[in-house]
Amino acid sequence: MFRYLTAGESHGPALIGVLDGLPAKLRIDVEQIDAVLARRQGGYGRGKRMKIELDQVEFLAGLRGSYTLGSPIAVMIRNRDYKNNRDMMDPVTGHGQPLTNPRPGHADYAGALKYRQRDLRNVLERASARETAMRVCLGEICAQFLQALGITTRSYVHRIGPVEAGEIDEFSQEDVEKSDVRCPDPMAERAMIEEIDKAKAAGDTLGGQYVVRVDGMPVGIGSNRQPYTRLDGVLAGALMGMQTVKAVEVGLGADVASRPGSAAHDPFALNEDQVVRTSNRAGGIEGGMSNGQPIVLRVSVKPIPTLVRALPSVNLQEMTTAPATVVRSDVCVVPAAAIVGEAMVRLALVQPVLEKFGGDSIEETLENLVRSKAAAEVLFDRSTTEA
Ligand code: EPS
Repeated sequence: MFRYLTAGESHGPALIGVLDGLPAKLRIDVEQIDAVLARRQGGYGRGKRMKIELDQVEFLAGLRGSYTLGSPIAVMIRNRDYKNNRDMMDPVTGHGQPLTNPRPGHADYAGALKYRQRDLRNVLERASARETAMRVCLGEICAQFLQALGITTRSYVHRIGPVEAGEIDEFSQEDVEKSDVRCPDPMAERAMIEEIDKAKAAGDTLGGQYVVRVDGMPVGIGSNRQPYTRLDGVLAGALMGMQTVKAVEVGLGADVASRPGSAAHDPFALNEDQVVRTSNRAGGIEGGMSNGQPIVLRVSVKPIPTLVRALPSVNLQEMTTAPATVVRSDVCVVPAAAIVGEAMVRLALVQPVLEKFGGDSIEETLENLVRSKAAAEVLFDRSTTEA
């Protein structure tokens, strides 16, 4: 029903994205897409490439007068760095010195063997996280669809290397935006920046964790019908589909393993006639379905594998030991990864949301949402159940 594709090499002419299956008549705020693209480019610890790029979306199809047509949406983001790399990356005549020493932790080695490439550039150009600019662009289009239904997604950075922020239940978007590392805890923020400086001076890199939170989720998105329809699996799969991600936790996540059942679940209570929960340890998902609480996901990101102080590797052409290839790179991408994580969650939510509410136009989707909420409200209403 809903799918998307991206294409593009890191130093090629452009990134391309196609979204198919969004309803018609949704108003798209194009300036807002560019604002989110700029947010992904920021964050303390980024390298020099971000001074070259100025990511902006160009719509090629699926939009007229700022409204979706229901036809496939096609978008492009040009790579400004292409003009500096044309000889190397021209789709017809591109050529250059082969890269030969795979970076431990990168796609270089497995990709070289898989695609039978003697030049690692033919692997790393697509493996590069440059492609996440397009995911953020497509994710923001999805965010505008979800927002029309009252569903919003936010994120903050919880850890960079050894520095962990305090437990944060509520956070203001303003505090996140103000922070160079997208962390709303000012003490932790300062320590995170120091760690990034230290890693840079040592020719090293740093990973971390970010939290994505979804508010306004209607109950019953996703299903327990089949393993692949469970919302937790769908979201974890989408987040693990990002470069650098090594673990995804829902609610208490790995901590749940050490707790007794009495401290692992979310008791029910009554507040007047409303069923409420006294905690959100499940992170908003039970039985593979949204339960109406905020969805809370914690994502662990590895330190990027391009180190200035290169790790031991081999030169595959000469079969000699040699340090890994060093290319221009970032020291820490966790703040940018948080923005990409939000995008992945948004992209992953559209299909299960449309499965529940359907609609060829946004009006129809909204009508179905209103009907569904009204039906849920009277399901256990005593006056109707007693009748
Ligand atoms: C990346 C390496 C760097 C990053 C890039 C991801 O690119 P370059 O080799 O051109 O300096 O800047 O990230 C982006 C270009 C971006 O837009 O985020 C890598 O190897 O993954």
